Parts: sequence; structure tokens; C-alpha cells
Amino acid sequence: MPFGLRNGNVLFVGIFTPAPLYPIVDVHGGMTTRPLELAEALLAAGCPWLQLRAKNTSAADHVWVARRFVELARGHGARIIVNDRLDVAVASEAHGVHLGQEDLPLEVARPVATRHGLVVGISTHDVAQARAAAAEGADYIGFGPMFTTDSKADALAPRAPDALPAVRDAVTIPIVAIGGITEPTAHDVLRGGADAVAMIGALARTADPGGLARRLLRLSRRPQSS
Ligand code: TZP
Ligand code: MG
Repeated sequence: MPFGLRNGNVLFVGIFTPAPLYPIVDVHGGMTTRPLELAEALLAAGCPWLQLRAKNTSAADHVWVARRFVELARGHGARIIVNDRLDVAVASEAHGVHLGQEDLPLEVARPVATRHGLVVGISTHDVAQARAAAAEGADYIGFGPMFTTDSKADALAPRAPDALPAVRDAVTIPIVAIGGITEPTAHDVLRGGADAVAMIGALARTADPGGLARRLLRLSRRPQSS
């Protein structure tokens, strides 16, 4: 469990407690107001954690948008996780960082993140990676892709919700399933053993992201099998 000093004297205990929806706002390159509007709608809907994903973005733009997200989140008592970049997460006073298998290794990132009170999530694609991430101190794992996705150019082959029970048996930390998940499929994914569904496209495409988020936040995390 990471903990650290925040704002000079406030003890921040970084514990990842997922809601059924883990929204990701994807910022493509340059800054527009749209990602901020989307983030605001999702935070206003009550999402307690939100990930900022900004590929092909300069460090200067990245930290600028991350600070804006952190500011927005503070107004809602919510927390921001920065994708890929531990330095940007620290510099923006975000609450966590999400790292892929090709990003900073967890054994390197973990002590730094802990010092700054950040939670760390790790993308995993099979049971071995899930076990390794948990053993090395990840606060949660991403697992996927569940389905085909348009949001990640180099996504691996879909794993499907059927893959989740084995992951659930392998780790006790929260599992955030990702990849092509939509409102109709979210329930199957949670039923498979995920604690949360991550979504990029489904939230970006709908005219009412706040409404969709509210419905998904009400889903039961461990539905009874019928
Ligand atoms: N990692 C695995 S699939 C994926 C990422 C970042 C994309 C998820 O986006 P979407 O639009 O919800 O499929
Ligand atoms: Mg990454």
C-alpha cells in the first residue's frame, strides 16, 4: 500500500478502490477542450477514479492536461491516474500511474510511486503477467483486451470474458478489464470476475457520457450468476 506526503504535510494513503466503471479519457496529440469536457461529465457522474491517456503528446502538454484533470478531479473528490508516465503523474500531483508491459518496469516504478503516494496499475494479458504484477506490488491490474478495439492500434488478440475466472483465481488485487467493452457487454465482464470495466471508446462516442457512466457505476461488481 503506497503512502506519502502530499502538499508538504498531508498524509495521502494511496489505495485503489475501484468503482465498477474505470473511465479512460484519451487525448490525441494537441489539446482541445473536448477531453476536459468529457472528464468533467464523468467526474460529475461520480466516477471516483479516471485515467488520462495521452499518447504522442509532448511532456509540456502532457503535464498541462494532467494538472487540469487533477484540478477537475479535486473538485469532485475524485482521483486521476496518468497512463504511461510516472514523471507526469508526480509532476501533476496525480494519484496514480498506469504502466504497460513495455513501460517503466514495476520494480523501478514501485518505490518512486510509493514515495509520492501513487497507486500503480499494470496492464496484463495473461495469467503469468497478472501473477507477476501482483507479486511485484501492483495495486491493480488491467486485463485484456476483452474484445476487439479501435482505441489501441497494437492491441493483442481478444481474450474474452471467459479468460477472467483464471485471472480472478490467480490474484487478489483488483482486476480492471479493458478492450472493446460496451454497455451491453459490461455485465458479462463483471460476471467473469473483473472488479471494474475500463472504457475509452464507448464513453467518447456517446452523446451522454454522464448518463452512461451513472448506469455503469450502478452495476454490481460481482453479480450473482442466474
Ligand atoms: N489496452 C488494451 S485495449 C485498450 C487499451 C488501452 C483500448 C481500450 O479502449 P476501448 O475503446 O474501450 O476499447
Ligand atoms: Mg503504456
